[in-house]
This record gives sequence, C-alpha cells and structure tokens, in this order.
Amino acid sequence: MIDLKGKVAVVFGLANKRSIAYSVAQKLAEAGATLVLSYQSERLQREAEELLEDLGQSGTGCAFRCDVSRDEEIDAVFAQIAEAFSRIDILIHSVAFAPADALKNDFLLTSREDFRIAHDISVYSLIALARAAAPLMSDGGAILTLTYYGGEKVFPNYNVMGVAKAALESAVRYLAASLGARNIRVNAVSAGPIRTLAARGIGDFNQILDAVTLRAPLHRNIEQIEVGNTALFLCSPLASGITGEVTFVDCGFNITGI
Ligand code: NAD
Ligand code: 0WE
Repeated sequence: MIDLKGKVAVVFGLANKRSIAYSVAQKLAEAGATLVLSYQSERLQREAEELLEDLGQSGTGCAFRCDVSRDEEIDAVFAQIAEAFSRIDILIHSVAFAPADALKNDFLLTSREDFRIAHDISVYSLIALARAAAPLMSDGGAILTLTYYGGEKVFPNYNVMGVAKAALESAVRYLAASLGARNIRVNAVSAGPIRTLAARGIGDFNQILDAVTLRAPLHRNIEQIEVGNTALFLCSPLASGITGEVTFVDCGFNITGI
C-alpha cells in the first residue's frame, strides 16, 4: 500500500471530473495526500471548491487561481501555497492548450502566434511551475506531467500540439537532470486517448479511439483511473529510482507497427 499521509500534492489542470488530473488527484487523496488544486480562471473557482469536496478534501485541501501563462500568477499561487503549507512533495502538471484553428488547419499553416501559445501554455509552464515548486520541495519531491504519443508520431490534426509534446518530453529530461541533485524526480505519463474537455470538438476522435481498440495489444481504450494509478506510483517512494522517463499508459498501442 502506498502511504502519502502528511504529503502535500499541488495539482494544475483539474477543470472537471472528466479531467485526467481528477483521477490523479483521486488516487493521491486516497493514498492520504493533502491536495492543493489550481484552477485557470475565476469562472472555475466554485467548480474547484466542489471538486475539493468530492475528493474528501474540504477541510484539509485548498484551491487557488492561476493562469500558467502569467508569471505573476505563478509567483502569487506559490506564495499562497508557501503560506498555507511549510513544504510540498508532489506537483502534477496536466495542462495543455493550442488555439483551436491550429488543431484544424494544415500543419504547414501554423502561425508564429499559435506556435508560441501552444508552447507557452503546454511546455514553458512546466519549467516555470517546477522552478517555483522546487524551493518548497525541501524533502525531495516528484513532478509529473501528461503527454501524448502525438509528440513522437504524426496524428492527423494534432499538429502543433505534437511539436509541443515533443518539447515537453525533452523538458522532462532536462528538468530531471537539473533537479536530481535536490532529490526531485521529474516524469511524464503518456496517456492513450480519453474523452475529456480537451478532446471535445476534435473531429475524428471516435476514429482515434477505434484504432486503439483494433490495434492495441489489450484491444481496448484506457480508463482514466489507470492513468491515476500510474501517476500515484510515479509520485510515490516505490518509484524512487525513476526520473526523466515517459511511461506509456496506452494499452500497448505505441508498441504496434501496424
Ligand atoms: P482537460 O481539459 O480536463 O485539462 C486541461 C487543463 O488545462 C484544464 O484544466 C485547463 O483549465 C488547463 N489550462 C489550459 N490553459 C491553461 C492556462 N493558461 N492556465 C492554467 N490552466 C490551463 O483535458 P485533459 O485531457 O485532462 O488534459 C490534461 C493533460 O493530459 C494535457 O496535457 C493533455 O495534453 C494530456 N493528455 C490528454 C489526453 C486525452 O486524450 N484527453 C491524452 C494524453 C495526454
Ligand atoms: O493533448 C490533447 C489535446 C490538447 C488540446 C485540446 C484542445 C481542444 C480545444 C489543446 N488545445 C486545445 N484547444 C482547443 O481550443 N490530447 C492528447 C487530446 C487529443 O487532441 C487531439 C487528439 C487527441 C488524442 C487532436 C487531434 C488528434 C488527436
């Protein structure tokens, strides 16, 4: 049994119950961790407080607003966290965004601004959050981000997000090297496709899910909670020797050739 009692986990990217971050938060909370949730905008505040309650954290955990594209909001949220808790142990980064057009148009037409936004929110934010979290990880720590196989192979319409995921996976390795001496581990889970808010409006999503059922060794799609279980493992002492890695939770889809 993994015991995270007395540990503090900060989770970015929990928008609703379907978010991948929700299943990660659920597993961390079940293991005894205290949760700090960070939501993107004022609009999501009530939702975040309800989610804390659903996660059994209404007395212990807390929720703060932070748009990760703004340095001053990152500084402010970690100042609030430092005030509420003397130390943090776990940081979950489950954030990605690219302007909708960039996920629709021909990749060749990717604009400089859409490229910048995708990389700012989906990649740079991990570096900025890791830098802000590290001084609070006085007893070592674990940082985990979410990636997708589209960072390695071409999926129609994933486009600039694929380029951003490749950069994110590289950032995981460079951060792992940078933070290793402080006993802070940095890893990624590469999740198979899941119907979340971030998958809404993406044409052909069924086709992507069907391809997994057909081709993946396990002949099914992943369940959210399977990502939560792997995230819990990677953030726990059981994974004390693992850093800079990308772990696939994809029913084996990535190993197949045809
Ligand atoms: P989601 O929409 O529930 O989560 C995305 C989160 O990013 C939201 O909570 C949103 O508020 C947050 N966000 C976006 N811009 C932000 C900003 N400027 N500041 C702060 N927060 C911001 O969708 P999800 O599928 O749970 O996505 C979470 C992560 O999982 C993403 O990195 C995504 O790429 C990755 N992922 C998703 C799938 C999938 O098929 N759904 C598969 C593999 C990896
Ligand atoms: O990382 C993602 C999606 C991230 C995402 C989603 C959106 C939709 C709404 C980033 N930015 C936006 N911007 C919006 O305006 N996934 C892994 C899910 C996903 O998205 C795809 C996929 C899969 C899988 C897009 C095309 C093909 C496959």
